[in-house]
This record gives sequence, C-alpha cells and structure tokens, in this order.
Amino acid sequence: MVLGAVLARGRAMCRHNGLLILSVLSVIVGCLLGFILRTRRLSPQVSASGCVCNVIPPLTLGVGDASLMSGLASLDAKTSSRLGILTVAYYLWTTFLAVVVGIIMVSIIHPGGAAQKETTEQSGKPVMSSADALLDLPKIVLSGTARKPPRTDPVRTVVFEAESHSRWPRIHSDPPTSASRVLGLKAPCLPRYFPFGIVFLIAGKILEMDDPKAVGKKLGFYAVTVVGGLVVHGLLMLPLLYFLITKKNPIVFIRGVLQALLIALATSSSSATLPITFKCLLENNHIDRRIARFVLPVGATINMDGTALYEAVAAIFIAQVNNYELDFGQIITISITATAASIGAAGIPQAGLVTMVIVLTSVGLPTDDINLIIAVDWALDRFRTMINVLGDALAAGIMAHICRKDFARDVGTEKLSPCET
Ligand code: DAS
Repeated sequence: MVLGAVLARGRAMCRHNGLLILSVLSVIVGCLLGFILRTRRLSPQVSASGCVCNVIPPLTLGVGDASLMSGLASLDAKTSSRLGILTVAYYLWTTFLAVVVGIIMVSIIHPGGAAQKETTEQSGKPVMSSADALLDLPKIVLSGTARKPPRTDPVRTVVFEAESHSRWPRIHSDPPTSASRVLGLKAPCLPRYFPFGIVFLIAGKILEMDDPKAVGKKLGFYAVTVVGGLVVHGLLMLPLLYFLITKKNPIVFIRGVLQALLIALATSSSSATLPITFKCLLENNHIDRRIARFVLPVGATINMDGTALYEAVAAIFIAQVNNYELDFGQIITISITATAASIGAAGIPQAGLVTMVIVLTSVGLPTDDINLIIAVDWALDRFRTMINVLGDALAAGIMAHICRKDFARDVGTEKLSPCET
C-alpha cells in the first residue's frame, strides 16, 4: 500500500517509469561513487570528524543525483537542455573570472615579496605541460595514490596518514612508518596525537627558514590577498553580474541566502551546506524548485569560484616565495589548471588544498611548499567555501530570471520573490 503510494508519487514526479528508474539508479550510483571517492582518500586534509566527512559526500552525491534527475524529470527536453547549457557555460565563465581576479590581486599585492630572480626552467624543476597537468587531474581526484606525499615530506605524510587513521583505524593494522617514526607512537592512540605532530612539523618547517618572521609576514599578506580576492569576486563581481543580467537588487538576494553562507563558513563544506542553500532559495528567494534542484547540485559539484581563485593565488605566491619568475605561458597554464582543479575538488573541508598539487606541478613549482600555507588554510577554506556557495546561489537566481518564461508556461506564475518584483 505504502510502496504503491510512493511509486505512484515517484511516477507522478517523473513523466514516465524510465525516469523513475533512472532517478533511483542515479541515487545508488551517486552514493557508491561518493563512498569510493571518500575511501580513495580524496582529501588528506579532511578534518578528523570522519563520520561527518564520510557520510556527507556519498549522501550528497546520491541526493544531488536524485534532485538533479527529478529536477530534470520535471522539465521538458527543450527547457532542460537550454538550462543545462546555460548553467554549465555560466559556471565555467565565472570560475575563470575568479581565477583572473586572483591573479590580478596576487600580482598587485605581491605577498611573496622579493623581485623575481629565476624561472622554474632555470631551477631545473621538471615542468609538466598543461595538457599533462589537465590529464593528471582525474588521476589525482580518483586514485588517491597520485597524491600520496613522498616520505621525504613528513608534514604532508603525517597529515595524509592522520586522515587515514582518524577515519579507517580498522583497515590500517600497522602504523605508517613515516608517522610512527616521526611521532614514535603506537597505532591505537596515533590519531589523537596527529594534530600535535602537524603543529610541531609545521613549526619545525618555519624554524628551518632563515627568517621565520619574514615568512610569517608573507603568509599574512598571502591570507589578505586570498580574502581580498574572494571579496572582490564574491561581493563585487558576482552581485554586479546578477544585477546586470536580472536588473534586480543583489543585496536582497544575498540576504535571502545568508543562513547558507554562515553554514558554509562554519562547516567549510559546500556539500554539507547544499540542503540549506536549497531551503534558502526556495523559502526566502522563491526560486523555482526545479531550477534549484538542477543548478545547485551541478554547482556544488563543478562550480567552485573561491577554490579556483585560491589555487591560482597560492601557486603564484609559492612562485614568489621561491623567487621564480613565471612567464605568460605559465600564468595561462595556472589559470587553466586552477579552473580544472577547482572542478575536480570535492565539496568537503580543504579539498582545494589537495587538487592544488596539479596546479603547482604543471608549472614546476615545489609541491612541498603546500606545507607553508597549511597553517592558514583552515581559516581561508571557510571563506572560499562561502564564495563557492554564493556563486551557486546567484547562478540559480540568474537562471531563474533567464528561463522564467519557460517555467511560467509550465507551472503558471510562481509567487514572485522580493527580488523579482
Ligand atoms: N571546502 C571546499 C568546499 O566545500 C572548498 C575548498 O576546499 O577549496 O567548497
């Protein structure tokens, strides 16, 4: 009886059984994919709250798929293809715009200090071509092993192993040699001491430097550059774009999604924020449900303006700190790989730190300098996650405006939101 009612409801939702089956399959595939990606240790810097980070991505992928499919199911083919093409094109364009804003900011503020002395080629570092860098991205995202840090880099090894032990104690019977050698501790109590290990290793890294004070100052300028770029892109460029396209007040719209932005700030996870962003768009900004159910899951998966901006800034900052002079071709490579790397980053804490390896490798920069910026990444991750969520929400508002005629035809006039009046 109940099953019959659920099936009838599901059938009503999707125009025919095929879509219902497709929706169910996509939920199963999404959860499985999410679980596989998580078990492939997508992000070694994931916080130790293992259960939260283990459960959210598979569920979000599953829920995201389901809402995506049911969102599509409620559209006719012409509307859904138009909405899909416009949404993806808008996302790619605003992500690249974020990278450009980041490059301009880091070139003006120059947080890495020092005049450029040598190029990466002169440093003898192997420079991967952009094509190889882009091809490497799926490997980085899916394999997990491509990113296993070299034993010579204890900081990233400890952080990487911390994530494995804090989430998979039952799988790892023997403590990883590097971490236990570095910390000299036994496996069972290892996870709770990792944070101390990371603090001491980073402190050791800073003390190795000939002038830790100067590096600390550069890190401060780096953080200012990232936050400044996020503010320019997220609170100036994107709202301006929203106003130019919809001729509506972006402040009213942003106020409607404030709760989602605060959740993003608190959780550093756009996947975890997704349900709240849905709720804000539907209840506060009265965006058509079918648009939100399509635009938001796609955005949470491929649209990360904050992450793209941050990865471009971080790569150029590391070049400045190492006195490398990047030529125009390498700046273009950074723009492309930062855009692609942000698409590959998951909506979980510090995912951007992981995919940044591809950006640094593509221009021959030392990837172990990521340890330098880990110290401030915990805070910066929150701000870039906020901008990622804001970018998705504003995209839904813009798509709702552009496609309003298609939807008015199908469902009669939805209640206009304050920013639609
Ligand atoms: N924390 C990621 C997110 O949830 C962003 C990042 O790591 O760059 O969007």
